[in-house]
Amino acid sequence: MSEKHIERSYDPASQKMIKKAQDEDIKIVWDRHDAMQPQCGFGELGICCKICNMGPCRIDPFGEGPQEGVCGASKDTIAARNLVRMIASGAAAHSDHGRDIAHALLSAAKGEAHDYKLKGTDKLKRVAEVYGIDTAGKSIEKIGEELGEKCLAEFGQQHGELRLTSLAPKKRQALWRKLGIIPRGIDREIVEIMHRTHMGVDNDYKNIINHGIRAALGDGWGGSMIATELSDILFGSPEPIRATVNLGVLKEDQVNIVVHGHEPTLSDVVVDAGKDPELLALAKKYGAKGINIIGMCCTANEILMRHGIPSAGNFLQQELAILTGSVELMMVDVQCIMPALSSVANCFHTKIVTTSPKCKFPGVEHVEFKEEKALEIAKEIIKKGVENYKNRVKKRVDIPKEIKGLVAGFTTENAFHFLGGKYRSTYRPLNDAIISGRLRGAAGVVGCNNPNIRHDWAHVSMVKELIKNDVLVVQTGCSAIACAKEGLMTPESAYKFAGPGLREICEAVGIPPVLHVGSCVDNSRILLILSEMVKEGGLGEDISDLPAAGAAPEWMSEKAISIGFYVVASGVFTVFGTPHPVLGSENVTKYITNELEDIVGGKFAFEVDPIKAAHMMIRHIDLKRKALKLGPAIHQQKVALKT
Ligand code: BF8
Repeated sequence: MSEKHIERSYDPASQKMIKKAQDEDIKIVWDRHDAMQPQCGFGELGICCKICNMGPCRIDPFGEGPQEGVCGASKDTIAARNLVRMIASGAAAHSDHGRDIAHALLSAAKGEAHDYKLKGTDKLKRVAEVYGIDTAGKSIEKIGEELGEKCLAEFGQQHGELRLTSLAPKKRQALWRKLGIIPRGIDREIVEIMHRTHMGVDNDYKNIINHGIRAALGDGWGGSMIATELSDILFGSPEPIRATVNLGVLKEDQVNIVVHGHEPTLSDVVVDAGKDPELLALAKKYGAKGINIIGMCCTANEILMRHGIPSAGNFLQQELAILTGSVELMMVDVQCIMPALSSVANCFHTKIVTTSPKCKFPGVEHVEFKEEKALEIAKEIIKKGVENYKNRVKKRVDIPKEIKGLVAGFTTENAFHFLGGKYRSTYRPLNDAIISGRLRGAAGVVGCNNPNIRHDWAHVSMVKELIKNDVLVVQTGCSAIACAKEGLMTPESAYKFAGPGLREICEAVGIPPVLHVGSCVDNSRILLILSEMVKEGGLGEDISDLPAAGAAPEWMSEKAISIGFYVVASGVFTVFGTPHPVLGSENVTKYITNELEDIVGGKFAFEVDPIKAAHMMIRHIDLKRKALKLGPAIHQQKVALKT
């Protein structure tokens, strides 16, 4: 019997559904990935150019054929242009999300979007202050309106600096200024990538990449940070909350509605709509015991951390949820939604409903979401799901039993309050734990799934290796869901998986060794956590001084490239699993994996083996400890450091 389902995923629930797809001959992502082999080597190496109509051109990687495009572009120019166009797309996706949240905040503050209230009033005042808004004597709505306008203006801003960059350590800001890479406006830097990479403009690979960094910083410290901060204002700042994860959250006797995508404007209101008495009565009429709202991918993270709504899984599980035969309706907004969903749904009774004018599928029902009528539209969509319950084919329902508990909802503001006693509201205890060596350091492990790596395996293996070595881990996105499914996000898991120093801390304060800090735009929370650590003192003057590292072991999307660049440009050594598509240019590869460190204090490494990658991160952390004149971690275990 083929063991493909086991090779394809580390997660037993997913394995079962992959097996079901095989048995029923339903083609899913791994089959399409197999069918695509061998994938285009020129594309993988980044040396294919289709920017103008004299091409497409490709550089011979063996040096025997053409070494420049028809226009004369070198492999360095071609690889750099392709790479920064990925940054442009990723930064655009995150930032457009931020823009939509800013727009929703503005509409709510003006009383046009009645179904939203400004729930995070403390944060509203704090962020307003950063934007220089005088809050004295003003109503919450008035402050919200002014903040919404100021944030929206930053997208089209033509000069100056994005305000949220002022939250970075002073030394970092000065470095960015010196290098001329502080983003002026969010859209402006993205547009400039498209201009510079147009045929016949910038062909100095370093100059191209340096501008890519500027646009990426406009994502991390601009668009994404706006998305996070304004979501906290609109929907409330998360607090630690217990919830459940994996396909076992689907219910056999209830109407299952899956919310998939990214923007909480839709998912947050769906949570309320799912409690509507009329809809619940309708569900009962059709023989269901209730309405089960669950999340998928990053929108799952948004409602998980604010409402404890269960998550059905991460990116590679979107088709698998439908394969359970138990999903009445999957509503999607934007990003990471596979076009294949409609064909997989056609094999079952599942209805797909698109909601964003930016994301439609041919032949799929579209119910346009508008903030002004949010609750009404959410109810209309849920009703479609409830009415579809009667079409469920009971004998095709097959829900894996796997389900795990987790604690989600950590933020920059609350994450380390738990660390201690009289210093409850400061980062002092975290810094002290690192200085004393109880903690070796900290790591952010984030990003997607990708069928080119066994599903979840790299995330789980890397994170286990890090916490075993007393490295505290913070996570977002699909990586967070992977580790939650492995049970790494409960306080109890520290006993089983954490090294002695980290375990002591988890025991003392009751936190998990792996902290879930949200969705992918919430990587901005990690930037602020790092900045707070610097400001707290004792660990250097800049983010690049911290014993910290980052990783995206199963990355897939262009957003991951943008994230990687803003994290590296903030001073963090970051390991990607599979390489960026640049290896066809030795110069570009050397620039981003080596030379950048001397310029911005951070650089990339590519390592597909998650244990080796974890060791690279630990070695980096140890080097930073040494540079800070800190002793080795108290319980330091010997790590075979392979590169
Ligand atoms: O933004 S981790 S697969 S769902 S891109 Fe997508 Fe990657 Fe998941 Fe969230 Ni982020």
